[in-house]
Amino acid sequence: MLRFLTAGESHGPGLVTIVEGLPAGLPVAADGISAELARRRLGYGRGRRMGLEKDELEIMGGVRFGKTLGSPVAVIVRNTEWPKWQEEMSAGPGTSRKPLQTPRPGHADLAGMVKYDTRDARDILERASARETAARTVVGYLSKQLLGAIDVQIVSHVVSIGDASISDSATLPTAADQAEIDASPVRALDKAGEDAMVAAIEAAKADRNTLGGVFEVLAYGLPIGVGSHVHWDRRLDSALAEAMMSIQAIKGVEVGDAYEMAATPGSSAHDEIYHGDGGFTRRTNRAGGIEGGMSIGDVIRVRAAMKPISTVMRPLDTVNVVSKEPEKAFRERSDVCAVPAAAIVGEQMVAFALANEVQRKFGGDTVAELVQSVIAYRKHVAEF
Ligand code: EPS
Repeated sequence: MLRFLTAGESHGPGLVTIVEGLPAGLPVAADGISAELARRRLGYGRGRRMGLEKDELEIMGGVRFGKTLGSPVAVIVRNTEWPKWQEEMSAGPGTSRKPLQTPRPGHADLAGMVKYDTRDARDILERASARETAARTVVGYLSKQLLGAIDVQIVSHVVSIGDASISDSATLPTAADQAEIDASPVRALDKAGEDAMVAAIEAAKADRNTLGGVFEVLAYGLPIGVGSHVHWDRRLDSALAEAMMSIQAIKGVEVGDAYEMAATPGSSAHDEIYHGDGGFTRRTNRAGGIEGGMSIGDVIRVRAAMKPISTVMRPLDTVNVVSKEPEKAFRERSDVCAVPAAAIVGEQMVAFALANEVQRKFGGDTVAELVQSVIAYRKHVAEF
């Protein structure tokens, strides 16, 4: 089983990630992690911090001579913004000069303040912040390395921002389109959709507003039979939904064409089965590559809906937690839209969920064992 923990506050000295359960022999390069971190900083609509933040990282354990050892992998990503925050975020004794007492609707502020008994929302927002996803990039990189060893590839793209979206007939991206998608300011492959999304972000910015949207993560090359129908917590779609919902600001997850299928009669909602030289095939993929909680050998397709960022420059109504008087929510420097970055985080989390299930099915203490096991299984599938 793969597990990971992250620690660290948005404006603290850094973020720490520990990943456990990886086989020995997985290639790891600090440059590779940095490249993933850089991808996550991109995207039209990010705030000024993304231009300033450098994501300096250090591998603290679990890797020797460029390969995992089988021991926990530990990585620190330093916040280069820390010097500006070291007084307000000091671990030493002291108090805040500017406690934040007007919780933002939509953020973790109010529930967190009540639950953890604090009158300063900073105690909550620092950890609730999506800055934490920089730490998850480390997990995503390692998970992708594991999946890459068995030729499983992950790609993501943005489907919509606000009410602007890619065309319904836009082709499904493959891993070969990754560079082109990353070069798009909103990580869309469809040019007309891209222009509309950029315009939507510009309009929101001028309006001192924020926007959410929908992104899709695709996984190619996953063999049939990953996940299981036998228990609720072994279903692949359940693991993917949990992985996606764990990302800050995600409020909905869709596997395949779930909502469209819900409105379609059974006779035309499913992916009919055929057999040819290459084995069993489907002509459609409405199910998003998963039936009965198991992969069916087709592309895995999962979408996530992100709400607009709740730090709005036109502050919303709230109440001061000390005076109980009506006030406007506090403002912080923030992003107008982070959907393109969230799509990268979606890749990382889908990669983690799939790598975990792959390890559970094929196991092994070394990458070589894992690969051998997958080769034997693929032979079984071809002969079935
Ligand atoms: C965030 C607010 C902004 C974002 C931050 C997430 O940070 P700041 O308030 O420091 O400008 O830039 O995202 C990141 C730092 C990151 O690495 O993604 C928030 O409130 O969630």
